[in-house]
Amino acid sequence: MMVRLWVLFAGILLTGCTLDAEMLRRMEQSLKTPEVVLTSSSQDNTNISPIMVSAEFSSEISGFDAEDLNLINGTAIITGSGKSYLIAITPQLAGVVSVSVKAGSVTGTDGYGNSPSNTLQKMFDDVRPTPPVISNSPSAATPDTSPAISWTGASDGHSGIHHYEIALGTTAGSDNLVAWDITAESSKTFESLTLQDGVNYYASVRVTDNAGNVSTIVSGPAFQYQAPLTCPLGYVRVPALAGYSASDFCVMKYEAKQDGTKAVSTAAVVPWGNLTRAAADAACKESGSRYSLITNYQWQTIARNIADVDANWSGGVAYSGEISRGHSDSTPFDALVASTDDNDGCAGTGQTCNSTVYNNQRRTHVLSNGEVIWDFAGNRHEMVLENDGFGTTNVGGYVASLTAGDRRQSDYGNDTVCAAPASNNYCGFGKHNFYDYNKVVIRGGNATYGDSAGIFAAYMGYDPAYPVGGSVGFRCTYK
Ligand SMILES: [Ca+2]
Ligand SMILES: [Ca+2]
Ligand SMILES: [Ca+2]
Repeated sequence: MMVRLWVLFAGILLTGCTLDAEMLRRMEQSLKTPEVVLTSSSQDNTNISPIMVSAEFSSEISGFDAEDLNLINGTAIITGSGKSYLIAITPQLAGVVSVSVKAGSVTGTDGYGNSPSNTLQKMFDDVRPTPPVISNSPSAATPDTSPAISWTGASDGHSGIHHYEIALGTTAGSDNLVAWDITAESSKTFESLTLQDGVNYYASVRVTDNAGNVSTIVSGPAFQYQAPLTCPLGYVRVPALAGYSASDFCVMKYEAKQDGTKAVSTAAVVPWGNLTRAAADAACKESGSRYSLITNYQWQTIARNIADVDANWSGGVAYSGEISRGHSDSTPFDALVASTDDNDGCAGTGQTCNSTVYNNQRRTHVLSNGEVIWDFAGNRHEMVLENDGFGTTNVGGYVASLTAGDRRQSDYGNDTVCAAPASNNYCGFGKHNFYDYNKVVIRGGNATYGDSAGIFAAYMGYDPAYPVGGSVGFRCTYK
C-alpha cells in the first residue's frame, strides 16, 4: 500500500501538481482494490491431500468460491470469510498442482474487483519409488566382517529420490543387526561388525522420495560369516593344495574314536569302525556344521603333502626309498590305539622307530607345516565322503604305477613316484582296487594289509547302505 501511494505522489509531482479527475479516480481505485496473497505451509513435494492454501485479502471481500481460481490438477473447497480464507485442494493425479486467484473474481466492500494473486505450485506425489536391485552383496560364507553392499536401478517419476536406507538382519527385510541407516549413496560398507559364525545375514534396502513415500524393501542373498580357521582340539591344520583344496582345513590327528554319538580325535581307545558312511558323516557333524567326513580330495591334499616331505621317506629325502605304511603287518592282528607321544610312531606295532629313525610300520607322518598325523597309511581303512563313478570293475594295481593322464592318478595317486617303485614296497603308496563303482571308497590300509597299505591306498566296493565292517574306520575334517 505504501509503495502504491509513493508512486502516485511521484506521478503527481512529475505532472506539475495537477490533479485531474481521471488521476483521482485511478488513485482511489488503486487504494481500494483488494489484493490477495496465497501461502501454504504444505511441503513443496507432498503426499498429503488435501493441500491447504491460505488466501489473505488486503480488505474484506465477498463471493469467493472455487470458480474464482485458476486451478490445475485438483478440485478445491473454500472456507472462510472477510479477509481470510482456506482453500483445500484435492489433487486429481500425482504431479504439479497450481493455483492462483483470477483478477476481478471477488468484490471488495468498496465495490472494486480484486487484483490477481500470486501463483502457488506444489508437487503432489503419492506414488512409491521403484526399489533398487542389490547388485553387490556377499553371497556365501566370508571371513570379512566389513561387508560392502551396493545397489542400482531405483527411480521415482514424480518428486524424485530423496534418500536410501540400508539395514542388516538375520531375515530378509529385518534390521535386527544394523538398524535402518540413511544414506544418499548407492552403496554402503559396514565397518567391523560383530557377526556370528554360521548365521545367515541379509542386506535390505528401501528408498524414500522427496514427498516421503517409501518403496517396498528389497534384500540381497543370504551370506554367512565364517570365522578364521582355528583347528579344534585333536585336529591338525592342512595346507591348501590347488586343484584339491582351495583353502586350508583341519583334519583329525587320529582316526575317529567314539564318544557317545560323536566322533572325536584322541590317542586313546581303538578307532571307531563298522559304521555306514552316512552314520560316520553324521558322527562328524555332531560337533557342528563346519565338520564333515573327510572328502576324497581332502585325502588327496593330505597324502600329496605327506609325499613331498623329506622326513616321511626312508631315504630321508622326498622320493628316496619309501614312505612308511603304518601298522599293516598283521602283528598284532588288530587295530591299535595311538600314543600322545608323536616321537613314538611305532607305538604298539612291535617295531621300533621314532621321528628320525625310520621303520616301514611307523604310524606317524609329518605335514609340510610340521603337524603330525597318525595312522593315515594303516591301522584301519578310512571312508571318504563320495562315491566314485569310475565305471571300470575289477581293476587293481599299485598306486605308484599309475601314470599321468590316468584319472586314477589324479584322484587317488601322486604326481611323482619314488626312484625305484618295484623294489621299495611300491614307494609305500599302497594299492588301488576298483572292484565296483558307485560304491563307498575307502583310503589307506588296515592292520593286515601288508604292502597294499599306504597313504594313497584306495579300495572301492562297499555298498553305502550297509556298515563297512570292523576294519574300516573314518576321520573327520573341519573347515
Ligand atoms: Ca514418488
Ligand atoms: Ca607289527
Ligand atoms: Ca588309517
